[in-house]
Parts: sequence; C-alpha cells; structure tokens
Amino acid sequence: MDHSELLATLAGIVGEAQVITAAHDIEPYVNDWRRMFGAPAICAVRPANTAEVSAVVRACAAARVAIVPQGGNTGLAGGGVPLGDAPQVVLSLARLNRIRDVDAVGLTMLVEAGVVLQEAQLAATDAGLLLPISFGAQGSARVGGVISTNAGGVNVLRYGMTRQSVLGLEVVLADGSVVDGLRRLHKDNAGYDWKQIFIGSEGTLGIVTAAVLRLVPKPTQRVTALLAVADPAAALALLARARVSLGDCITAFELISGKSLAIVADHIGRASPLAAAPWFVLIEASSSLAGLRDAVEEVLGAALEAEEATDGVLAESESQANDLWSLREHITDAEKAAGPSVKHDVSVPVADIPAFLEAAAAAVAAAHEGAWVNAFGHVGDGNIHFNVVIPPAMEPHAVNHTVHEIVAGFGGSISAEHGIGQYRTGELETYKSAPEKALQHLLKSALDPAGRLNPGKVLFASPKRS
Ligand code: 2HG
Ligand code: ZN
Repeated sequence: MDHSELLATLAGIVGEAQVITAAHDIEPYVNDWRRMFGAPAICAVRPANTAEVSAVVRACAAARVAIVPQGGNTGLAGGGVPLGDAPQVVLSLARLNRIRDVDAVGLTMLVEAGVVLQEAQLAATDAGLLLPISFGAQGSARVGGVISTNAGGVNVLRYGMTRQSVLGLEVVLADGSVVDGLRRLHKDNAGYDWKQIFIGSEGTLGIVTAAVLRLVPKPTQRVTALLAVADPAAALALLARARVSLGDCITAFELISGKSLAIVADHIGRASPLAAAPWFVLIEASSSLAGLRDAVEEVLGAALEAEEATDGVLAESESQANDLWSLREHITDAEKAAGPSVKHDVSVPVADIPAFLEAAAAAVAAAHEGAWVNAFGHVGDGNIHFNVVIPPAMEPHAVNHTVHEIVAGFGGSISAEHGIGQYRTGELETYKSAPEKALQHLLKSALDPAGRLNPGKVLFASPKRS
C-alpha cells in the first residue's frame, strides 16, 4: 500500500526530520533490544509535544493505520514494538522530554512521557527528594513507558508499583482528543479514577503524554548488604526477622541464585565479594533516623547466628553499595550473553516461593533436557524471574507451559511486573477467567473501537469495527 500521503501529513505535523523511514534509521524503533520481537512499520514518528501527538493520532486514524506507542524500548514483553504486517506507525515519545516542575512542598513532579527515568530521579534528588521507582533499565526507560507498563523494580516492597507513584496523567485517546488530568493532588475522589486504566495497559487504551508523580523525602542513610543463604526458605526467614526489627526501613530484598551471580562473573566480569553459595539475598534498608546501620548490623548478626545466613558483606561506602547493586542489575545482561532464554516474570504468594522454586526447577529438569534455570527476583513481593536458558533448538513455548502450569498451581500470576506485551497474549487467554477477559475487551472496545492503539498487545484479539 502507498502511504506517501500519510507520510507527507506526518511530516507536516512534526517536520520531515522526525519522520523516520530509512531502513538503517528505523531499525531501533521496530525491534526490541533483545531482538526477540519486531515487525516492519511505515515509519517511526517523533512528535515534540502533546499537540503533535494528538495530530499524529488523528492523521493515523484518518489513514486507518495502527499506532505503536514507544518509550525507551527497554521492555521485555515486546509491548513497544510493531507486530504483524498490518500498516502501522511507531509513535516515539522520546522528544516529549521536559521536566516541567518539581514541587518540594507538595512532593510532586510534573514530567513529560519521554523523560528518561534516571533523569527524573536526579531532578527529584536535586530537590532533596526521592522518586521511588527504580530498576536496572532506568538509564534508558522513559516515564511514559514506565507508567504504561506499571513497571515494578527493586523498591516495590517499600513504595509499591509505579501505579502508587502516579497522581495525575495526561493522555491522548484513540480519536486524538487530549484528556488533561495533570492534578497535583494527593487526595482526589471526584468521580472515577480513570487514570488507573491507562497505567499498565501498555498503550492499548490511550497514549500517556505527561504525568504528575508522587515523590517522597529522600532517606539520608542507606545500608546495603549481600548475604549468602542456604535456600529460599532461609531467605524468607531472614526477611521475617528483618521486618520485625527494621519494619518499613527495608526498601529492597532481592533473592539471587548462585547461578545468577556466576553468569554475572563469567559474562560481565563482575565478581561477587562472597564465595559461591546456592542462594544470595541483597538487602537494602533506608531511613532518615539515626542508628540505621547499627540496627541492620544487629539483624544480620542474629541471622548469621540463627544460620539463616551463612556469610555476608555489609557495604562500607556508597561505592561498595553500588558495586553490590551492580551485581544484581547485570543479571539480565549476563543472561542475554549466556544464550537464548525463556523469561518467566511470575509471582506467587510470598510464603509459597520456596515450594514454587523447587517444583518449577524439578519440572524444567524433567521435561527440558539441556535447559538451565536463572532464578532471581523481588522475593519480598513474591515476584521471581524464573528464566530458563535453553539450547538454541529448543521450543520456547513448551518451556513456558511447563513453568506457567506450576505458577497456576500456586494461584500465581504469569506477569508480575513486565506486562503482557505481545509475548504473553496467548497465555493471558489461557490463565484469565472468561468474565475478566470480557471486561478487558469491553474497555478496549469503548476506548479504541477501531483497534488502532497497539493492536495485538495485551489482548489476544483486538475488536475491530472499521
Ligand atoms: C529485573 O528484576 C528485571 O532485573 C529484569 O525485571 C528481569 O531479565 C529479567 O527477566
Ligand atoms: Zn524485576
């Protein structure tokens, strides 16, 4: 099909330089960073502000062309890249990159969708505040994508998912209309809280263009430790102990398998300060009250004595703390270097994590010879990344099925924090109940009746009416 008319209209809206069609230039917009997902697009278009986003959406609607909204393209489920061969345009939010204000009294910040998460974090820090959303891809992930996927990360235990940090939203709907809900209010019960349906719906219901985010006072002290533990049950015992003494001061509690740290050493060249062990826990506590370090030392001492932990290192400086975090944050890159992997971003009730890990590892070993498990994750939230590295010829879907059946047996979720994207639509069909699916399709057909916003993502089949 000839789309020259649409391309000319888009160039008229955003300027010719911001309509990308050349094969080499469009490549990073139409493929995900792991090169697992991607499909051709008519172009990638880069509007500079909300009015231009709206005009682009109207132009695509008039041309009956689908839109794939894209932030930093750091997702793991292919939600931000094209799928299939329908005519589609990638709408990059990268140029909507202004931090409009930081309100240190009201503890809010107003940011556009294309702001890189780390830049938003730094702006909060400059004001003595904390934007409590944190994960490995924060140097490239953009706020609009973080919101559209309701991203999780390492601080969910203390501060909740991204949803808990969003106070107001501006969205462009499928017909190009703009809904401005950029209120800086901590309390607002005036009618439906409509912003919630755009958070985590991966651009299938509307396009997030700006947001008011909730900030918190930045704790003045942070204590970070890496501990070796015998097994996941010991990690949970340690978590329970730490909660009694440190309460809300625990900001992160990550479970890391020995294998995960081994691949970080082998493929990234970063070695753990601790000797090899079956499992590790990375714990971080933060507070502005004096005495945090003593309190953490006391807990860890007691945990060693009770043999919940078998070895440990407490960071002595900010740079040592960062080094410990760097081991954790490089697991994804190390896994990518280790070979093709089948990701499982699952959650089960926290108390079931040891049984889940045992059952899932046994099922993979029994059914998929040559595959090995790279398990790590946010154990305090019940969220494990139970990734399986497979020989190149192995069929990934069978591995998915093996793991997700175990997850279902524990009443768990097949996507705890990465979303559904295009990777998990089939499984969502399998594991969601019929009334839940019907409700989701009702929302989709109300907000995007023509099925043009990110088609084929989240929902298996988008209703199409024109
Ligand atoms: C993390 O916790 C991310 O590091 C990525 O959610 C997990 O690579 C993964 O599967
Ligand atoms: Zn994670």
